[in-house]
Amino acid sequence: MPGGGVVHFARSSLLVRVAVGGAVFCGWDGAEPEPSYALADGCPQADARAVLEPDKDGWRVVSERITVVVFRDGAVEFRTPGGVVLRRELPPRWWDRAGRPSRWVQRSRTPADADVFGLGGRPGGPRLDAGTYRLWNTDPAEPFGPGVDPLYITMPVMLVAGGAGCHLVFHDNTWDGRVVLREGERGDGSGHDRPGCCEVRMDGGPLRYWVIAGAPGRVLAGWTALTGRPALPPRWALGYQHARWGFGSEREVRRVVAGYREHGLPLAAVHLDIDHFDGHRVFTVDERAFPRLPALAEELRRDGIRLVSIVDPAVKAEPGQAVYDGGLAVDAFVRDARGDLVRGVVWPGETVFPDFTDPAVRRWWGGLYAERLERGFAGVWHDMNEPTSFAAFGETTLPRSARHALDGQGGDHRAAHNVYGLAMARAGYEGLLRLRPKERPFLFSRSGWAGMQRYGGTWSGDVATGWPGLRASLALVLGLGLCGVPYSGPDVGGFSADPSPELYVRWFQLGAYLPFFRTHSALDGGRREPWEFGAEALRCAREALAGRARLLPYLYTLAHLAHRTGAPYVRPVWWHQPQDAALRAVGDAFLLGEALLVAPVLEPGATSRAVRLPRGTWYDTATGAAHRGPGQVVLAAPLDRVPVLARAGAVIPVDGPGDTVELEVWAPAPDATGGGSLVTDSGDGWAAPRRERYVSRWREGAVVVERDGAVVTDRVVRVRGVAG
Ligand code: NBV
Repeated sequence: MPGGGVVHFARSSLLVRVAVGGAVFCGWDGAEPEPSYALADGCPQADARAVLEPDKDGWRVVSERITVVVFRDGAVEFRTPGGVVLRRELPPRWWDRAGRPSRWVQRSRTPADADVFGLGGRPGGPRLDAGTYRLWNTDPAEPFGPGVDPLYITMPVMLVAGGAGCHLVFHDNTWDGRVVLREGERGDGSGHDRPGCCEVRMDGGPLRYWVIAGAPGRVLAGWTALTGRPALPPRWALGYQHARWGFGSEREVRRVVAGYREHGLPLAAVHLDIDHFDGHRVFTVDERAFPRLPALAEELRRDGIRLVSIVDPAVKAEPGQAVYDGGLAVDAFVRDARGDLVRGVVWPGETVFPDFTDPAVRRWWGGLYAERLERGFAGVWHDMNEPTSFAAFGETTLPRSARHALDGQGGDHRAAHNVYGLAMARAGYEGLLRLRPKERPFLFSRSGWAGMQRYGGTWSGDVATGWPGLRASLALVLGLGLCGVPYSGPDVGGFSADPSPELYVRWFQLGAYLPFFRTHSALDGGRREPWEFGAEALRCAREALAGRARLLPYLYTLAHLAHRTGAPYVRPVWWHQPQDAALRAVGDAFLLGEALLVAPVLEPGATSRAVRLPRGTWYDTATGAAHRGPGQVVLAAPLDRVPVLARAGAVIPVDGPGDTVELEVWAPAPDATGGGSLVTDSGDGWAAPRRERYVSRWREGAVVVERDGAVVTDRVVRVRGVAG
């Protein structure tokens, strides 16, 4: 069999297959790569160069980036081409329950020094501590902080980084499960470090998984080749956005927008929450409070402000209501084994739930977005799609016995739950694309699963207002990025309660460097407009907004790169040095693309903070001072800015006067070169973008920037980091 083969054991079998691009698939007991909700275009072709062959321990498949050894007892090892073991899996165990899908557990060992990242959005990350992580998308019901697990997006995706290298392992199984991480003992002096241990337990579904090895950039490229490249948002979606649960009326929206205008603060979008619906019914409008929504949308649009609408999946069970009647007509709603509609309770009262795992339902639902577009909305915000139902059942979701189409496979909620949000995102994305084929859909979703990046981004959900919530915000963005979902950001200021001016400012400063930058709050959460926190906070927010606006060409370039390669905009500081344990422990700083290292302030009262630097020379962008990594420096962090460092040699496209883009270049080290790129397009649509690549170097005592081998003369170039 090209790419590998099947190894038969006394009571089970294992399929090993290497795909073109280097991802390795392992499937026990007949499990094949398809069908799968994660794979973007089905199973990639096998790499014909890889074959299953006998080995002294059993069998092996040697491929370019990974060697898989299958032992006679059923253990499996993944080794680097140099023979270093990246992970060793013990023979799995099943619990066969006659006629029912069986539960299984798989234990694996990774090198003692390795750390685990990912598993979807985990507020305690980015590096995951020893402990148990559930795989069941969950609305925590309360605003959450770092200790709450699981949250809205869980994924059986782990990025493992250590001295031996880096790999991603994805258990392609949508069922409820748990990952238990146990710490290895590091350097106990015996010379035999005990490896770290990871246990994956699933309540059912196939035992199959993918392993992708290599440097983080290669791993994310491989992962998003498999599960889909991240959707490219329209350019406006990189601007600052403002939401509120409880604007309550068009008048209030106008008042808030006028506030932004009067204070001279840029605003890219306003998000309307469920309070603009008629009695919380999705795809309706409270015509008394929002009598002329299309006119409002147009008015805002003239000022460059888009309107974004929340969309909840639950439909009020109310005969005579168009969405309910329409759904019934196409048999769209989830039923139980007896064929009765499964009812729940959500905002509009008694509700039913579209079965997004049915292609016909996705099509019907996607068509409903026409109503949103006609009202003037430019994007959608999917909420409550874990799915969440308040009270009707013990758990705040659908009963496990609820039936789902599962795209022809048929099954119950145990298998469908975790892909409900993903399938809803697909319905929304494909619907918007059909309705407005020339525009790139803007969609972000609270829940999701492996592959959700194909359809859009996500946000923190109801992060608790407080310093721990601020820290959790960054952990979520970093962790999701390593799972292939690069576009996300928190509710700036926190969802619940009133942040202090200081907390608001620090959250705002963090948000300004994250892909999705949006202030939002709960009905009773207080205001989040920058002028509501006093003159000092307003001044700081203004600075942050100016910094964001200046960086837009760079951020947009990062969006394009994420779309092309899967590399997240926001990366852990160990991105280029996964073997560095000290860098892997950093949870309070991040790389923004190749050029910048951002060190937000996540603690109260700080006026400076320590920053751990990766290898190389880094310039403090505020002072121009150069610092050499690896190592730690303490940098000033007054309330009006957070430390941001630029890599020596970086060429950063920044906003210039009018529509121009300037290049900010940070002097490369002597005898070294640096670089960067600029990707531009019309801001929306599907035309191929233009990419310019820049190289920075010293030439005759001066720093120059070149494109295609010639010194750049058609852009303003500002050189920084050169003394004098
Ligand atoms: O639609 C209301 C809220 C929304 O503002 C928030 O962003 C979501 O995460 N929604 C949750 C439902 C209510 C939660 C208490």
